[in-house]
Amino acid sequence: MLQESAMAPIILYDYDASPPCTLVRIVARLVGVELKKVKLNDVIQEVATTEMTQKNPQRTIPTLDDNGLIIAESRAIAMYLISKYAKDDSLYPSDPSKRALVDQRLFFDFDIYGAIGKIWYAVIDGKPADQTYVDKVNGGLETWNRMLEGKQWLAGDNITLADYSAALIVSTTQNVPKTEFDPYKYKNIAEWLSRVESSSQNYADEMKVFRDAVQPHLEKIQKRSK
Ligand SMILES: N[C@@H](CCC(=O)N[C@@H](CS)C(=O)NCC(=O)O)C(=O)O
Repeated sequence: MLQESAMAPIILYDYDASPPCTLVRIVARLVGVELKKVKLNDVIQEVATTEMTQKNPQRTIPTLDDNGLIIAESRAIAMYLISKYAKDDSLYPSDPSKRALVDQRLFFDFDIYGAIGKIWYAVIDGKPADQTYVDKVNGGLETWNRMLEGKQWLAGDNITLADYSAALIVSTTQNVPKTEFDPYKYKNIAEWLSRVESSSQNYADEMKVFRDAVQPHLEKIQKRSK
């Protein structure tokens, strides 16, 4: 017990307008972990300080510090929080066959988010969106729509981390400036997004935090790059 009382709070280096940080905040709430959030103001500068670089050489947020265990990469953080703190394994199954399906979906959305990031950074730098990445994101939306054919959830019979992660990425496509991605034109995606959104107030609340923050964030960056 002595050990437990010596535990420090779990720290999340966080930014409201960041999709990967939003995933971590959602999952922490889903598993009932209270986070001490350290909110960054200027992400690019602050991830590159000596102190932050020592913690996370990738220089990205989210970065989690659980009593000296430092984890980067939102999906890895989410897997850790569920594996360590969730009361059951429904969000991230321990059965290898079930887990493999969740993992596959997570690797898929990681890849598509990479393309979204490329478009996002080009546009805020005042450059046009590269058509290759635009095609990749549209192809991703078509793939998710096929994955969901006849299914309620992306991996297995219940909602999992795969759904929360992908729903967040799919929703984010609507916030990419100067592009016109429309996930709602795909029937399976539209129905699934509303299922995910209504599955948990935690998801809906953190998505609202993200949506409220993203527009001011873009305006701030665009003003600065003029
Ligand atoms: N794959 C990473 C992506 C993390 C990422 O790119 N985070 C952005 C904020 S949304 C960041 O830290 N950017 C800092 C930079 O570009 O220097 C994850 O899922 O955690």
